[in-house]
Amino acid sequence: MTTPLELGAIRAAGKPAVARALAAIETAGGIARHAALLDACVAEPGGHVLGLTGPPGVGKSTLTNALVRHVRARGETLGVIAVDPSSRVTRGALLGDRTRLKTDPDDRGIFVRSMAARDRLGGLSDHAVGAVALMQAVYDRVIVESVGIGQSEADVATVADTVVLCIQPGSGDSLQFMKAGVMEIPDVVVVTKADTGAPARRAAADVEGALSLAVRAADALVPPVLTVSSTAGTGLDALLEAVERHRAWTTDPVRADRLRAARFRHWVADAVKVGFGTAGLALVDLDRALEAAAGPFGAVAAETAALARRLEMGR
Ligand SMILES: Nc1nc2c(ncn2[C@@H]2O[C@H](COP(=O)(O)OP(=O)(O)O)[C@@H](O)[C@H]2O)c(=O)[nH]1
Ligand SMILES: [Mg+2]
Repeated sequence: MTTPLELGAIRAAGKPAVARALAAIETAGGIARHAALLDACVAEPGGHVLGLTGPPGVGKSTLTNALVRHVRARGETLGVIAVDPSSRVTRGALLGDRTRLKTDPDDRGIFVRSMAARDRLGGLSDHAVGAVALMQAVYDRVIVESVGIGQSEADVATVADTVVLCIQPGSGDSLQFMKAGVMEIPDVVVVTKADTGAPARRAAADVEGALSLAVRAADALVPPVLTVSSTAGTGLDALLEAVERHRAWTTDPVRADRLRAARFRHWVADAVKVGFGTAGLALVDLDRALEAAAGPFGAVAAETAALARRLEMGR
């Protein structure tokens, strides 16, 4: 049976077709081969992509579980992607071991995928970026769980509409994040494990302090700081409300177009840089590349093929 790599067919066939399409994207060269599908996926604004990030053990998977139940109870469909950027070293040990997502296999409205980002989640050459593009075209919401401190926060921001940074009570994380420049990235900050009481409240106050020092664009929203307990189920409604408020801000028509254009440009630039370095990037006219192609994935495929030919000829 041939894989239906046409968006309408994938939407109609649901889970098995999504799984086949993701497998096709994940093969070597799969992103370039399926650029037309992926460009069709991002041609229209799709489902909302929530990026959940923070250090291992902070409670991202448990929170994802709680959010999945909440969102499904409201009748919205959901795709979940757990990306482990360090899995080359840990062989994926961080994923799933502790908190496997418990979902109903018969529920057509939820799709869960674990992925290893080989080096980092960044650039359209990365399978995770393609997977997010596909899932947001099929489901009402996508949650991307990404482990790590530093680069992974910045990476998840390139695919997520709203980035939620998770902070562990009593960890001194906020200070570390501030030093790493991470405090400029989140749209919402969540202190997890609110059921621990005083340490969670203290961490929230620390984060407020750190955020007041972060540098932000003039029109940027100051991220709200919330406390949640995924195990006790407290703070989840407030979190989803904060996410909705941020979503409303990003989907303001003028802002939405600007954000999308910037994201596409960043994707193309990043993919070219990953493949050909800054010297390669200097040879590419990003605006022209995006204009000439059906979308960012096609632009990457065309530009990387052109650069490869140039390198061949230069030999
Ligand atoms: N007390 C408490 N523990 C939690 C909560 N959420 C997660 N945990 C625990 O924190 C540990 C790490 O959680 P996990 O979701 O795997 O963290 P991740 O590595 O960020 O995905 C597990 O032992 C969880 O049971 C919470 O709301 N309250
Ligand atoms: Mg986890």
